[in-house]
Amino acid sequence: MNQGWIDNYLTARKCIIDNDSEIILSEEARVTELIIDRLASRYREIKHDFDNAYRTKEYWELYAPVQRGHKPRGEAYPWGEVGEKVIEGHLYSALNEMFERINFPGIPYGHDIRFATEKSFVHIDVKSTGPTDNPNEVVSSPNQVTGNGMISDYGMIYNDEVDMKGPRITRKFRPELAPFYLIDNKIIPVLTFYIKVVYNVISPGNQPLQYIELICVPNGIPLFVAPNFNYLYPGILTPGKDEVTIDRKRTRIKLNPLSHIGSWRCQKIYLNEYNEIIISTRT
Ligand SMILES: [Ca+2]
Repeated sequence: MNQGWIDNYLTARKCIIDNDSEIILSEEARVTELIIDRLASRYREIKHDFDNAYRTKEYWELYAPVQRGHKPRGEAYPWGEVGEKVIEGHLYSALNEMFERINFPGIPYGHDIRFATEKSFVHIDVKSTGPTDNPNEVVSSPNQVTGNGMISDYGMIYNDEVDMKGPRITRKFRPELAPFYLIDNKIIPVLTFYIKVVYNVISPGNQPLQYIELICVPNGIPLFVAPNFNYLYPGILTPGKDEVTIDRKRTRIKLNPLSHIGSWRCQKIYLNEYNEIIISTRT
């Protein structure tokens, strides 16, 4: 294996850790601000497009998707695609307004939306959240979380297992996304976001958008190494819904503990009673 690449990678990783991950944390804050500004300025259009599903109900209702999963009661239509397609469309079409340079690097796994800016590789997943879902957590697969980015003797990046601590049990979780890339000897951090699209159910199909929340989950190096937020702010990662026997277990990321690291990490956008666009935090 190319020892030069392993040494360069280890030097870059040490440089990040020695500076308490400042290079990554500042990029997370910068990208969050750019995305939140753009989502807020487009919020009326986003809500209009989202709520359009009800206005066109006669056209799709006969062949609508049916509820699956946890205790379906037939009182609402699955709204995952409505949230995903509306938010994805608005985000992709606004990328050139937010960043100087945009690429779409091919990798075989990660979040729904992926793009590279001049400084970072960004992953964003949209989570539609109805009245029977928990608005205070997101369930994440291993390939949606970055880890501590170790490198093997053969020059392969891997992540160590981390603890998911619940009130009664602790389970292991292994993130699968690399925390950064080294390209032309430049550190390109991998940033992961969720957008929770929270809707009401008035009647089946009449499921208007209530708010969206942009969530910035810390990169694996600040989260698990330096400053090690996972240790400093307990309760962020808790066991998911998977059985003990499942191999690649998911984790629940709890949003209230997460927002204690920095209130900007969870920001909601909604229309208030005067029809004004409001941005608010959890703390
Ligand atoms: Ca999704």
